[in-house]
Amino acid sequence: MLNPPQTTNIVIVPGSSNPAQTKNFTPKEADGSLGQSNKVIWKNTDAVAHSVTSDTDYKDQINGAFNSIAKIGLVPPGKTFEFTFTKDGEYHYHCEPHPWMQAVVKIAPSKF
Ligand SMILES: [Cu+2]
Repeated sequence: MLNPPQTTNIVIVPGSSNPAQTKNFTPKEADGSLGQSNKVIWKNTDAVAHSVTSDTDYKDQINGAFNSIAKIGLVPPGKTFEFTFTKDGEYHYHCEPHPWMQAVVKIAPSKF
């Protein structure tokens, strides 16, 4: 479960620090499943740093705070942040410096 065969990939698109760029986190709703694609990778392709921060201060039972700031700080341009969810659920998150950037990861229960 900590090293699933696939990853769920989200892109922080160029211009995301501008509220007019409504795509910011793409896709807005990302679907993974436990044991299959519960490791989520955000790639920042914008020219400024962003965070990936839980709306609810969620802490995973194994991997701790779902918050890039607690793990690596802001995600610099060109870099990635990854987080592995070990429980199914809906995880709403945002960017701390740009709170209009909002999205959700949905992790389905294991199919096996
Ligand atoms: Cu941001």
